[in-house]
Amino acid sequence: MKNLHEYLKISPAVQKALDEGRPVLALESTIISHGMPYPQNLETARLCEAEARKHGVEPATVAIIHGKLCAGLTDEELEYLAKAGPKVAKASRRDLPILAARGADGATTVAATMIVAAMAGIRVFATGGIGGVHRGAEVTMDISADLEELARTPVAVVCAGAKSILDLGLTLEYLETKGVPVLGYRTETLPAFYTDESDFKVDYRMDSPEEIAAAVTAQRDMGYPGGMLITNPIPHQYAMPKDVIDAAINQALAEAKEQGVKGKATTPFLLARVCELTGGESLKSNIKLVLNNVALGAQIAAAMH
Ligand code: PSU
Ligand code: MN
Repeated sequence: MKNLHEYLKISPAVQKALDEGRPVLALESTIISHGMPYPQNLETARLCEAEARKHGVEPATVAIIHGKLCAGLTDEELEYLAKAGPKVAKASRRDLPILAARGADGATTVAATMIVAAMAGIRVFATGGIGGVHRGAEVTMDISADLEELARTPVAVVCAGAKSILDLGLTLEYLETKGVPVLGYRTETLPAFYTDESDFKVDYRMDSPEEIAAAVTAQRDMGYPGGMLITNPIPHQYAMPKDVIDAAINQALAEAKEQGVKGKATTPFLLARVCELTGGESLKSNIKLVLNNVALGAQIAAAMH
């Protein structure tokens, strides 16, 4: 039998940080390959790594390269994923063993990134948005594996809330059932990704990275399975006007339905259409909110040390 370390590849820089007890922040790669177009995806991936380092935190971008579950990528690997885009497999929990056995490549979703982060001993992860319960899920049963992962894997995920391509109310209900704490950074209101508010409340408001780190540490020390969702509103000056983004999302959802878009293609389809329909404005907001999440994630990771 092979042991875990024959599948897991931790980069020298990440391994060194872990060995020295310095903070590490996980980053995902589906956002690079499927979440943003080239070249903005590559620029953003590099800026995210630089932002983490600015806070004294080692970034560990996660992906599957030649069948290895990688925590920490080289710049060549980032560039490869950014240029390949949707040609690379979008890899969630179910895909990891197949890609590993085949020696194939994959860009990891929030769920798969959490799995690899946990294997590597990384507790904090920053991204843009998570998957959730899709609108119409009462018929389609389209509920992202990200939610199930938050229920079972001990990694804290910093995101900008859930976008209204999802059913925000049902997403919160699902997280409540699964026992996942939903925190709001300096807000009582669940942020909605492109906008800094929604009609929904978070479970707990927290006003400092230290307060969040204390909650993540308590969850870790208790040792029972499960992660935490930290929602961080997009800075107001970068938020989209609600009517503009709502119109684009509604049109993208109608087109997805018309064209019979299903399964793992749904989220990338909606993100790309919303970007086109807003003339690239949604992409600018997306980049700003991701960097804002990396900054908070890095401060939380640093405060845990
Ligand atoms: N939301 C975004 N950008 C993204 C994603 C979600 O704003 O790139 C990606 C993340 O990798 C997330 C995945 O884990 O989509 C969810 O896909 P699905 O809905 O198929 O579970
Ligand atoms: Mn889905």
